[in-house]
Amino acid sequence: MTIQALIFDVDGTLAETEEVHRLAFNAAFAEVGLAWTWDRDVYRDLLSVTGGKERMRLFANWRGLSAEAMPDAEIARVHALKNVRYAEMVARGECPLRPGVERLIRAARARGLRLAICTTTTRVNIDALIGAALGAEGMGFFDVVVAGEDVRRKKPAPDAYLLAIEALKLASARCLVFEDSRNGLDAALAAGLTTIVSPSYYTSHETFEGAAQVLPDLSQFALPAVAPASPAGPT
Ligand code: XBP
Ligand code: MG
Repeated sequence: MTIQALIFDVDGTLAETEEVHRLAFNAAFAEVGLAWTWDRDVYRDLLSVTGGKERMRLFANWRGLSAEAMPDAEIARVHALKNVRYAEMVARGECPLRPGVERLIRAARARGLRLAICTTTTRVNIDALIGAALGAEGMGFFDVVVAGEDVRRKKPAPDAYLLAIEALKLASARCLVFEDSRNGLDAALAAGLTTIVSPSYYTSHETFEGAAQVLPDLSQFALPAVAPASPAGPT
C-alpha cells in the first residue's frame, strides 16, 4: 500500500489531553458554582461518549437532571469556559506531545506526505495544543483539519473521517490513521481506513480488534514507503 497522507486523531493520540480536559472541566464547574467534580474513574466512564458537551449531558442524565434543569445553553456556556481554561493550561506547557509524535509529523512532511487532523474535540482546542507544541507555524503543517463542530455525528460514526478523506481528495487506501481509542478506531474502520492505535492513559483498558498495529507510542512507528501525493482527484 502506498501511503500519501497521515491522519491524526488529537485527544489521547497527539498528547495526553484528556487529563487536562478533566481538570479544566472541574475548574469551569467550580467557577460557575456547579457542584460537579469529575475524578479519573468518573471521567473514564464519561469517555464512553465523544464530545465534551455530550459528556456533560451524560453526567446530567446520571444525576437525573432534565433538559430544563440543565439546558443546552448552560452546557454550552460551561463547556466554552472549560475550553478557555484548557487553552491556558496547554499554553503553560502542561500538555506536551506524546513520544514520537513530533518526529513523525516532521518526517512525514520531509517525505512529501500530506497531513490531516480528524478529531471530535472543538477547533479552538486543536489550535491551542498545536500552537503550544509546534509553534505558530504548526497548524500550517496540516492540509486538512476536521473538528467536532464540522460533523453532525461524532466518532464512532465515520463522518469526520469521511470528511477528512474527501477534503484530502484521496482514496481511503492512500491514508493512514493514528488513533488512541476504541471509538476513534471504530470511526476510522467504518470509513475504510487503515489504523494504527497507540492507547492513551484513559484508553489503556480498551481492546483494539481491527487495528493494523497497536503500539505503546508513536516512537515505535516506522513510516512505510511513500509516494508524493498527486494534486489530482482521488487515486
Ligand atoms: C476526544 C473527545 C473530546 C475531548 C474534549 O476527541 O471526545 O470531546 O475529550 O474536547 P478525539 P471537547 O477525537 O480527539 O480523541 O470538550 O472540545 O469536546
Ligand atoms: Mg482520541
